[in-house]
Amino acid sequence: MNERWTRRPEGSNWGDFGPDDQKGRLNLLTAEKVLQGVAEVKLGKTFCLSLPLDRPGRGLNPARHPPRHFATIRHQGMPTHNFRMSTLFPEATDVINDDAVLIHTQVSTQWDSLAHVGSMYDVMGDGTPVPVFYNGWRGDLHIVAPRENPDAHDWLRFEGLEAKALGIQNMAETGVQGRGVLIDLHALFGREGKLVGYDDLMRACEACAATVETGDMVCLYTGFGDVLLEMGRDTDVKALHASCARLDGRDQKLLQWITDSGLAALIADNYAVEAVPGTPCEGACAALPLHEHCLFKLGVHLGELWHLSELAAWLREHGRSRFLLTAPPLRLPGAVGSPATPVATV
Ligand code: UVW
Repeated sequence: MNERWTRRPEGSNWGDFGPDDQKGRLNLLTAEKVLQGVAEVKLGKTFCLSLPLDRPGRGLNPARHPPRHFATIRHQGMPTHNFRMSTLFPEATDVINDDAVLIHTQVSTQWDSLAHVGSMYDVMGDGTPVPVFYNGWRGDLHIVAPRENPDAHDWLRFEGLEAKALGIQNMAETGVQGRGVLIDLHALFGREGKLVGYDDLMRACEACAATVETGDMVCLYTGFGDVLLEMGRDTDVKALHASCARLDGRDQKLLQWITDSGLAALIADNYAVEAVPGTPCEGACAALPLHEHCLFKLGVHLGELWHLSELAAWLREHGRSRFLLTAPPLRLPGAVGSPATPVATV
């Protein structure tokens, strides 16, 4: 018996990749899947699938802020900014810059680790719901709480949050390389603020001739990133959130398709892949039902706010939907999310 859980959530795959698995569906990124991705490379043309990481500016999620840059402190309190090495070694001709960045890991193009969203769930079957994450890893035990330093600057008050299990390094260690498949929702729905369920998604797959096989990483192009970039730095948050397609996480048929398709990761150019919060439901339920299904039940990592526009346009023009995708997050132990600079190669 697994010591972390005696009952697994309905529709979950806990234990299927091993009792202590922390990689989830990324286990499906086998050597064969990498070769399938490589087989899609015909021209050697690459696409950067990251937004500039200082976009969107403030406000899309009020808890997340654009990165802040600092110069490191080199010598006698001097910033490492055009630092003359001759300060230390009189004959030296070198000039050095060196920086540090304070970054909210999920402010821009990012991966959600499996430690990002869990659920209050009665995992031991004793009638007590506890905070629990994919494969039964516990919120209290394995996702370690930060300590509070009330004197610190706002951003720095809660230091020490650490995902001892399910941290983003587990994802990085797989290399996150394989075959990507792009489903062009924008081609069908334009910039209409649309909730997309299973039937709509299937229509979009058909329209762009996209088929998804086990182990593929699926990218949804909605146009959200274009609206965001066009807005410049004065993001109209309300208008942005109201634009373009997003998945309907309450559509059980859609969730079942995610299960049955065997997709290894689910990615979108929009804010949260799904509509946030999900449409109202009866009784106790997740506000982020697709996050619950993917991150908590199936171990499917979610990519958000990716820059898919140029890739989508190219694929459309060339009648293709598949490509080689290489998209590791930072190998940052204990982080629950990470910026990414994914690369598509066609
Ligand atoms: C939220 O907090 C809404 O999470 P995500 O960035 O994964 O959408």
